[in-house]
Amino acid sequence: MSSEQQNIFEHLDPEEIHEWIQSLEGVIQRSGREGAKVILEAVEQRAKELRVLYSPLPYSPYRNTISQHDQGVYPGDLQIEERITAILRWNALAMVMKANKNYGGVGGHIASYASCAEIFETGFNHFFKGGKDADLVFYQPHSSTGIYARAFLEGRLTENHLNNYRHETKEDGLSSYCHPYLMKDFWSFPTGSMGIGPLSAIYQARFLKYLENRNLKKTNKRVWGVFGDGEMDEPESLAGLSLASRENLDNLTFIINCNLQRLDGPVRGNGQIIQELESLFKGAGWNVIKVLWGSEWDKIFLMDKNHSLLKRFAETVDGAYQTLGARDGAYNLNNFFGRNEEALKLVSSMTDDEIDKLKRGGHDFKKLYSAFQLATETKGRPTVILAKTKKGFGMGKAGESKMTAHQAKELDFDALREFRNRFKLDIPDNKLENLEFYKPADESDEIKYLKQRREKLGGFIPERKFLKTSISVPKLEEHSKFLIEKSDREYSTTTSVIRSLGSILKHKTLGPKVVPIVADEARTFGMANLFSQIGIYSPKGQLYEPEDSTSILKYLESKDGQLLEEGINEAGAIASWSAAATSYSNHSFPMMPFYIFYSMFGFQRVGDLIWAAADQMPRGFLIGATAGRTTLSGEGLQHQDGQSHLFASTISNLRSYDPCFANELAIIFDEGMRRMMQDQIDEFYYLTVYNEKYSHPEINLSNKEDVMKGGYLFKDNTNDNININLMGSGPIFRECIKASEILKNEYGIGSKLFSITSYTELEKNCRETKRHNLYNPSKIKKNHLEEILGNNDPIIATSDYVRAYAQMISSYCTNKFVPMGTDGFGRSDTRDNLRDFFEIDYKHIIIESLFSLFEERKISLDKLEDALKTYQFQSNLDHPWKR
Ligand SMILES: Cc1ncc(C[n+]2csc(CCOP(=O)(O)OP(=O)(O)O)c2C)c(N)n1
Repeated sequence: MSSEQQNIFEHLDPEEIHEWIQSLEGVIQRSGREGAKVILEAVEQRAKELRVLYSPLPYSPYRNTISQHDQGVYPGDLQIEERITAILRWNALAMVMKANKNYGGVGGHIASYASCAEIFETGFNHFFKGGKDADLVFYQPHSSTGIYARAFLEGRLTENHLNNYRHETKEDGLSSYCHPYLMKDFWSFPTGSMGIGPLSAIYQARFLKYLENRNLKKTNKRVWGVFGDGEMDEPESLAGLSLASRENLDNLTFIINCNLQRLDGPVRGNGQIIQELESLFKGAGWNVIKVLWGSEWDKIFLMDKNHSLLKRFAETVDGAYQTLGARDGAYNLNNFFGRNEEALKLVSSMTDDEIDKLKRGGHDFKKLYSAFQLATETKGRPTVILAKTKKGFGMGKAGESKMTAHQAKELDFDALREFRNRFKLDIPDNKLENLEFYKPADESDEIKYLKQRREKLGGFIPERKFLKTSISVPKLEEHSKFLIEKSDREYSTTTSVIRSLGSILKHKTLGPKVVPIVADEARTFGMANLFSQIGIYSPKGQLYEPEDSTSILKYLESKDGQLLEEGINEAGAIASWSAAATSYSNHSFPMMPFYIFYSMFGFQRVGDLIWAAADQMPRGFLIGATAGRTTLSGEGLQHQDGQSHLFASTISNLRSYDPCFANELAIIFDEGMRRMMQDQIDEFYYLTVYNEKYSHPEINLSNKEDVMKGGYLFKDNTNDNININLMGSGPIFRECIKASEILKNEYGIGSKLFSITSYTELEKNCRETKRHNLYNPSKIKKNHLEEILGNNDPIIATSDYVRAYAQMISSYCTNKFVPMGTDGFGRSDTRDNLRDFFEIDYKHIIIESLFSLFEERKISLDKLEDALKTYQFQSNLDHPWKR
């Protein structure tokens, strides 16, 4: 309250305030709390109209959202659930300790799962659906041990598996975190990189609605995500919050494990992360449920008529909560309750031990259950449950609420005994010392209960299981006939891929499966016709008449729209893409996403999201448009991409291509669709397309295999005397063609012209062949590069990407190899000037060719110097890399 407000407050008649409060209480008695809410909302509305505006705190008091009164009856067997949880805690802990003892230094975490075991068990026993219509669950990554421990009790993992935690080069190894690529039948969503899980969960929930609204597939699946409070500091964690409420994603629940700590220390030592998250989520339109205090507190709250505890909670910062959490009952009595006389009175009859046992809400099944239940009943918006927990709960002095809890990897024997006794585990000392895993007999109450619960919920999770469905793809000649014929008309590869897409969209079976995605660049890429043709997805339909309603290209939003227009949101767009690209595995319903973006704002901007997508074995197309450092002429340094192909080359299940001609692109697009949709091969595609317009030659379809392998002989311009090999990808290959003609006509030098569709794919082929030869020296094979080359003349290899891109293949042949590329910061200018500046145009290709031939003593110094004079290179300038 400001001093001015305080002043006014003091001068108001206290009787009048009392009457207001009494009348509110009267309404509650007569019409219940719902009735009081209606009246208060009406008063609030009027107060706003009269500008008697107050700015209410965006968060509620520091207590449970659901009162004990509203909690309902707990439907589970508390005792058994607690026993199961204790066993899981033990096995999870033993797994980490054993791994480090047996093969040292592999890491692992104890404290994270210790803090969220009850959260997960609430889900596993009562909410997370399995089976055909399984829910999508995002698991907090550092808690993977608890999930393995559960699968062990369920009989899905063996002791051998647990013994091989973080020992993944072994066959039975278990992944550190949730990695579907490494445990294909188990995990579905990678969450190890903080922030990616929350964003992905939102877009998975959105994609479920998309499938439903487009009348493609209706499911009852929910999306659950358990995340850390520290993790919520990642921008990606918060990036999708408003989309989730804007699109009414009531199929989505986040549970934030608010143990108040991250790796180094408290998430908000001097503040309250729970209150901060509440205001953030509330502001974004989410339903927020706080689960802060366990049942032991209920009777104390009932006595606290003047809310002295709420005052104490409000004035205690998280750093202090952490210290309170790490200390015993006596300390809490003195340092928490003891600071307020009324609060102290409330606990005067309690022993130190009883105070020590006052739990946080996130460790209380009853409180968690009622929050989960309310989340599932909430309509029209997503829910976040803020569950207050203790990091390292149960680790005692070894880690409970300790500053170093996150990294703690072992407990000494005394601490192990304390742990066992606290959780009433029936493990004798010798087994404790040997860190033996504990599994009750199959006919034990615990195992029977756990299995029954899962059966009731449809089956075990996590489980990555799906029905394989092949989708047939039309013939290349059908969908892209126009691209494989010679045409003098000039157009860009962007236009060509959009034409292919347009044609596929019209295909009866494959068409509806396509999910075109843009991040506010559809017009840039010539896709505006899709707005009206297939509609822009909007669950609300279109509530307005678009300004261009009379145009055939009108901006049409519709509930069953097909195009995902994500706005200026590359991270969201790629998360959408991942959801569609994993629809085949998550929903046994293959879709074919086609996300087209400024290539500079792909791998560079959201590379980690693409990495996480790759972990999920996605199927779909990523189209990096306006590609190239020089082909995107005017845009300048932050727009011109000269490196995405290097990033792309590091992802093993990604096939990336940089074709020059429309026909090559059509072949790759066709083959990609066929392999992913029809043959169901786990790979995805990155194609760079450009906005430079030129004519495209005819292609001999017998080159198809070579196009896919990364390159083919485009033209043989050799003579019987001196020759060179010119290789180029993307539009820069056309500079090679020009150089080849000049070399032939003006210098009498012949050349072989190779159109390189992908240096990356070429390199993969060479790498594999090299490995084959290494292990089979009597069966030496030629790699694709050697096969197409067939000579030992120098190679000049170029592209619109950095030198390292072409250089990838340099070690796989004995020819002298000269890589050229666009290293350095981009800048605005015309294409010709940029190509001259970055020294990749035909003139530089000629000079590099002449220089290599000079080095090989095939041409004279005079000839080289004449050429240097002809082209007037400015040798006094720094390399473009430095400029
Ligand atoms: C992008 C990213 N940055 C850093 C890390 C390293 N890291 C792993 S866990 C962790 C702390 C997690 O804290 P919190 O989210 O609060 O979860 P808790 O374990 O406390 O439940 C950090 C920094 C990571 N995994 N990902």
